Amino acid sequence: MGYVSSCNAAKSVISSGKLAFEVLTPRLSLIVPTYNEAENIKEFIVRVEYALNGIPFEIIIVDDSSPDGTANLAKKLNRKYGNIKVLERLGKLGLGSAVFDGFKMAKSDVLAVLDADLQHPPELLPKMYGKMLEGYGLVIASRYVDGGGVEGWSFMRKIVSLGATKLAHLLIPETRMVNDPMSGFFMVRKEFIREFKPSSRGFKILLEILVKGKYDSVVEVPYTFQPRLNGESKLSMGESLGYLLLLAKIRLKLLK
Ligand SMILES: Nc1nc2c(ncn2[C@@H]2O[C@H](COP(=O)(O)OP(=O)(O)O)[C@@H](O)[C@H]2O)c(=O)[nH]1
Ligand SMILES: [Mg+2]
Repeated sequence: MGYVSSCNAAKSVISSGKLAFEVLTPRLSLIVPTYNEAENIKEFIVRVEYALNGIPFEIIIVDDSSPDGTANLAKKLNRKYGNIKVLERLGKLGLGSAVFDGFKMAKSDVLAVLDADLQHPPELLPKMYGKMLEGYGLVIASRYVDGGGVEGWSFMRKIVSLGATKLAHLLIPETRMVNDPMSGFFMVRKEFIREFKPSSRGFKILLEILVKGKYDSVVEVPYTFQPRLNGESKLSMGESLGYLLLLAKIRLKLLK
């Protein structure tokens, strides 16, 4: 089923009877958590809008009161594009809950999660969306399948990431059917996470979806994790330790 035929266009007609503008019901909602991404947000949005040209989609920026004014910039860009919503939360409440608050606002059946710093190339979105239209319930952009990789990482960072992935495989059987259960770049059908409550403020939303989500099929699409466009990672030591805690909680079945 092509997306055009599946797309249920909602048309707004002004009283003169002329078709003044057309608002397409989004088929795809992009959830983008941001904290101090003012230097990246414009290029991010320009590249997303270009990559998804022709597909009805919305961008939901979930910003945690970034002091650098990320939210205002996103709102300004919405004047040009018209499909950007900005959810402003009071205080830095964490990436995991930002993603889930974004899910709640989403109007589409297909949800995508990606970062605003362009480490997840938006040009992959049409291919991922194509897989959703083929019928997959969960599509993961993967660094660890043939054709995927990471760019600009030190040997140490590679070891830590691979070690964390192996640890997940070892401790949590549900993660074993995917090569990159720690990916932060994925699409999921909304119905599969409807009853889902995130357990923590943690960074690893996909991991929890793999364990608790009721998805029926999964596929990985290779991509190369890019260096951050500008600024620095917000992944703190505390959040890395939070990951280990999350693994332990899942393993000990302390999560519902
Ligand atoms: N809303 C929100 N976004 C966050 C928070 N921490 C990080 N982010 C955003 O989440 C994405 C991933 O964070 P990043 O620092 O790039 O992590 P890394 O890619 O693992 O180094 C980026 O778009 C960040 O701006 C947070 O506490 N709240
Ligand atoms: Mg990043």
